[in-house]
Amino acid sequence: MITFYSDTHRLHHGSELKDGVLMPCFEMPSRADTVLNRVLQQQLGEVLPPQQFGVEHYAGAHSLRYLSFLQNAWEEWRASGRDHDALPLVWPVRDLRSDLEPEFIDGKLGFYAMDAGVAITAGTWQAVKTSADLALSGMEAIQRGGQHAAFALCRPPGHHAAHEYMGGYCYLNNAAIAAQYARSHGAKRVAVLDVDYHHGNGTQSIFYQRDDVLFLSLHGDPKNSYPYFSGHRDELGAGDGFGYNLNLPLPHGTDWQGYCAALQTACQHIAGYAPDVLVVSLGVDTFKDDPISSFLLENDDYLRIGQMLARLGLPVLFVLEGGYMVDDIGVNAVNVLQGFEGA
Ligand code: OKP
Ligand code: ZN
Repeated sequence: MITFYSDTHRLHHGSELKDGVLMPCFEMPSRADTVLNRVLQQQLGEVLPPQQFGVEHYAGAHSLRYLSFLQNAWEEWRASGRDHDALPLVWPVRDLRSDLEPEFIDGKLGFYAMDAGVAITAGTWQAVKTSADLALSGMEAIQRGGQHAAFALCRPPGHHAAHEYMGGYCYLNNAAIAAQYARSHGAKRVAVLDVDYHHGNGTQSIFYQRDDVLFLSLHGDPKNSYPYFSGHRDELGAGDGFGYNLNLPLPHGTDWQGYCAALQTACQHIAGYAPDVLVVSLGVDTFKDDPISSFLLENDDYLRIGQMLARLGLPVLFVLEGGYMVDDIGVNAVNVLQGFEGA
């Protein structure tokens, strides 16, 4: 399988608040290094740099004013006299005004964020742009290059980012951007299957009203897992999109037995939808030793995930999302890809 990768991810290494103290984010550069090393060690296939895409290619998933916010936020923050990571700390919840974009950067940060897990640093825009370009390059290789499958080794991840907000280490929704690119380049129907531990609220939100992109997600039940405010079973889509959104929340402690049954259900829905291409939001924070999640999958279970996906017989773009047990994310992510390839 072909892999798209760039070193540019290194430009983004933010901090988050942990137990009241600013600490390096769990979402750190060594994650991508571990995955790339495993790709090379297992000789998965060619590793290619991304093509560069224009900002208009991200506009299928995000608003133009959000994209310019992301591009300019660091400079505006610097201009206000600060040079540590920019973090949002105020949000327009419920009856506060969310129809007016504030002018000052501190207001904009909250206006365009769902939480404080999204530091803006000097290299953030470059890194998130390149991450999206990796997903676009992967989809391009499938649609025009005739590849049956591709792996976009994305960092930062994307699935919490919605039309106009960032959150949970995510800025641009790489999977959604690739799905929309597929729609604009000949695919009639696209399915996005999100197997990250956390609900892909951003991807769900972007396609919630649409029947041309089916979204399915297996995740920790939002009753007790981040992102808390999205991912319940009764979120089925709206308008034309009603019936084209499937959430399969699972309890803490879910192991392969419970996971496999839910994945089977998701695969049946995908088969019934008969998409032209499948995008897999590939998070491996479902691993038993993941420091921020609570499922119990083991290394070999990821081979089985890949095997089950292969049985769909569809072209697949794998887009890396989360996974924070750095020692194991290379093995686990590449196990999915090798299981898919029948290795
Ligand atoms: C991202 B992905 C607030 C940050 C909360 C939530 C975890 C995000 C997971 N300080 N962190 O889905 O793996
Ligand atoms: Zn996650």
